Amino acid sequence: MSEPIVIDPDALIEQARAILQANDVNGIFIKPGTYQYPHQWNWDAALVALGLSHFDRPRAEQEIRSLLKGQWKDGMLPHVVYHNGASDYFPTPDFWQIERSPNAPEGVLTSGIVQPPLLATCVRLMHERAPDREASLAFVREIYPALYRWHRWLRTARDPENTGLVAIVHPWESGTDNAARFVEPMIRVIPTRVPAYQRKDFLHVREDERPIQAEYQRFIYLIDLFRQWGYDQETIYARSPFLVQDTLFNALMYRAQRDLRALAAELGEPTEEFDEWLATTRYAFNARLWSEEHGLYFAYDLRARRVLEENGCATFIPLFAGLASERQARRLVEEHLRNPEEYAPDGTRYYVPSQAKNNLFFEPRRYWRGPVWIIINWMVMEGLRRYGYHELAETIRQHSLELVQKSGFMEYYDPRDGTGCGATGFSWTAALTIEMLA
Ligand code: 2M8
Repeated sequence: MSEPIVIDPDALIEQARAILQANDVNGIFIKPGTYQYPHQWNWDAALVALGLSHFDRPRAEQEIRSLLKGQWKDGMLPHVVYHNGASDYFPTPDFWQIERSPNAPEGVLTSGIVQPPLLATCVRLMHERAPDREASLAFVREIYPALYRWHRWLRTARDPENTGLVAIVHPWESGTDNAARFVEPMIRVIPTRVPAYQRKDFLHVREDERPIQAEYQRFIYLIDLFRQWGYDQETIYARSPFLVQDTLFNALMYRAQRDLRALAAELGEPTEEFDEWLATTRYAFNARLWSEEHGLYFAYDLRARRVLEENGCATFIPLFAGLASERQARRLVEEHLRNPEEYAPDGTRYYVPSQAKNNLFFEPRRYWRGPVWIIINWMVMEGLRRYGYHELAETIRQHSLELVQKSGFMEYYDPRDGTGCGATGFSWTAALTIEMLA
């Protein structure tokens, strides 16, 4: 038996704050990692703001204002904002070529795809615990129109058929880039005529902890198509070879719409439109993505018109969103999360592997194919609390803090022994450590 790891909450909070401070680029944005990700990422920024809000509200609000500077004229909130121009991170702004779109923002460089809409959820969490409610409400009022436009863009550009579920057009949009549920749809993407490029993601991270080349090739191929189409969303929806209604993205969209509705109500803004969308989406999500046979939520491939039956951590995010019934929650928890062949410690030591351990594609150190990610642990933990599984939620919180205490603020961790993988000095790991301890 190895020694139990003793958590020192005060020391961890201090170290987490130091990581966020060290990653702060001129008070404008906080980069996700010390070396690997030198720009501002969409859902990273939301979590960073949440963590910062515990000790520096003005800086947290600044983080959000900076992210919103990247918003496109049609409301799209891009996945990366390059406030500081190019760096050794690829793709660089001149690869995205967003000037090909009439909707690109002026005076700021960004990517041309999106990421899961976590921002409204973080804003609501920050607002609800604000010591000065009035000042906080003023901030919410200031950014509400931008949040509303962002969500409206998702509801329209990414669900032109009004199914209630929004589509992603690139695995990067899921935030869980090489998750097993994208293997099948990515096989259907045939990368003909890939432009010349050089991968830079091994400069600071081991190659065997990053996506394989066959996937990376397709990541780049898809971006090249979108830029050729001038980022025209109608064309992208009609022609992108990758078009998926993702479990995690749609669960977070549902939660974010609920959170934005709550903010709208407080501001005295209309809420009927939200109610209608939420009812349609709740039904569509469960009708299309829940498998009664497996007791799991899956993703849906709109191109092949097929359910993607891969068991990965995205299946638990509907708990965070409140989309599951009590019975569905019980099946997810009892048949899967507590199952040692899938997620529970046994052979591995730590919750929650990002891929079920008995999934064909499980690799304990490769990116979204198996390692533990603190963002997922936090969402699963919050989801379990919502459904009354307090003990298991506490176990996952303990495991998360142990990983950080033992191996530092890493991007992800090997579920077998808790050693760190990926990027170092990772901001959302720090932000969520503060969130879990504060
Ligand atoms: C990872 O994604 C980027 C591409 O967006 C990359 O690998 O270069 C993902 O883990 C994503 O969810 C995250 O937001 C980003 C920055 O932390 O890194």
